[in-house]
Amino acid sequence: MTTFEQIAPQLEHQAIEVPSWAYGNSGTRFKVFGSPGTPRTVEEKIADAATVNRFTGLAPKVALHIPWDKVEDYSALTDYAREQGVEIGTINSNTFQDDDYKLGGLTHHDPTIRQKAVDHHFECIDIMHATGSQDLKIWLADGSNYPGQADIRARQDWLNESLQKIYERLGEEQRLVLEYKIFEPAFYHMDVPDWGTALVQVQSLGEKAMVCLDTGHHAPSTNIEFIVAQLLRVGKLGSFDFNSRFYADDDLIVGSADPFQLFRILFEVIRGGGYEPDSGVAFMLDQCHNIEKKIPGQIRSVLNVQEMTARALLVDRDALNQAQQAGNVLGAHEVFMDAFYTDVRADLAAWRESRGLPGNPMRAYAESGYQEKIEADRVGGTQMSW
Ligand code: PSV
Ligand code: MN
Ligand code: MN
Repeated sequence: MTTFEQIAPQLEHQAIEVPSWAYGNSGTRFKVFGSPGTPRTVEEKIADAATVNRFTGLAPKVALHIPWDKVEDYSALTDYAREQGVEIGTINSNTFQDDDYKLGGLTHHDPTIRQKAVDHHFECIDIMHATGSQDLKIWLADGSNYPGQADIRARQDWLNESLQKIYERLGEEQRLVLEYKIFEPAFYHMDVPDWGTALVQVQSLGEKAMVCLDTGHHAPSTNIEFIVAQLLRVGKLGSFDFNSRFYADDDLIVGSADPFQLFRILFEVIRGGGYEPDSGVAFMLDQCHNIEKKIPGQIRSVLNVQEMTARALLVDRDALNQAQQAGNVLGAHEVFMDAFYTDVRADLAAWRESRGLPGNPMRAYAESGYQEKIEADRVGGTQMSW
C-alpha cells in the first residue's frame, strides 16, 4: 500500500492555472446573472484569482482572454499581478465574438478575414511578450451548420496556413496550444472537432505546438483518459482545460459531476509522466460560475483537483503492474479502486496546515470577510462578463 506520507512531497509542486473569466458574470444563452462583488476591471479579476491562491497555495497563475481582458499596459498589469502574488499565465485568443468571423476566422474562405484572425493572434503574442506568458491557447468556434455550406477539406488547409503563420511568430520559449471541441457553436461540423485533428494540425507545425484537452469537449462516453495516455505517449499533450459536465460543455466545477473520471484522467497523467514538474503539461481550469459564488467555486475546483491527484498518486503502481502482468484482472482493478476510495481529506488538511495554509480553505475563505468586502466595495462601474 502506498501511504499519504509517501506521496505528500509530490503535492508540493502542483499548480493549477485559473481563468480570468471564471470571476466575471456568465450564464447560458437564456440569462447571464449579475452577482454582488463581481469584478469591474481586469485588476479586480486578478485580485480574486490571487485570493484563490492565498487560501489554497494551488493557483499561482491566472489566464487571460483577449479582448475580454484587454488593457492599455500589459507590463503594468503583470506588475500588478506580481504584487498580488500571482503571474499571468496562458493568453487565450478570441475569434468568436466579431461579426467578421460569422463564417469562420482562421479557416474563413476569404483570405482577408483569415489574415485578420491571424493578426489577432499576433497581437496576443505581443501581449505574451509583455506578460511573460508561455502559452498561446487557440480555440476556434469555426465550423458550419449545414452540409454543403462550406468546403470542409479546404478549410483544413486554410487552417494549417493560418496556424503556420502564427507559429512562426512565436518566441523561443513560447508555445501554441490548440484546443478541440466536438460541437458548439457550429452544429454540423467544427474545424477542430477532436484530438486527432488537433494532433494532425500541431504535428505539422513543430515542437512548440501542442494539444489542449478540455474535459467538456467530447461526446458522452468518450474515454478521455485514453486520449490523455495517447497524447502523452506522442509528447503532444500541452495543457488541460479542466471542468466537469453532465451533458455537453457545461463548464461546471471540475470533479463535481464525475470524480471517478477525474481520478482516471489524473492517474493517466501521472502514469504518462505528465505530472512531473518539467513535463510541460499545464493544468488549467476553464469554468464558469453562473449561479454559485465565483471565488469559492474556484477554491472548490482547485481543491478537487488536488484531492484527486493525491488519490491517483496513491495507486500502488508496483502492485498494479504485478497484477497486470499476472493477468489478474480483478486484482489489478482492486488496486486501482483502493486508491480511488481512499479518503485523503483529513491528511490533506493536516498537510496544508503544516505549510501555513488553512486546513479547510473553503471555511477559511467564508470566515475571512473577503466576500463581504468585495460585495460592499464593488458598487458602481460595470460588472465584467466573462
Ligand atoms: C470553448 O468552449 C472554451 O472551452 C474555450 O477554451 C474558450 O476559450 C473558453 O471556452 C471560454 O469561453
Ligand atoms: Mn476550454
Ligand atoms: Mn468549452
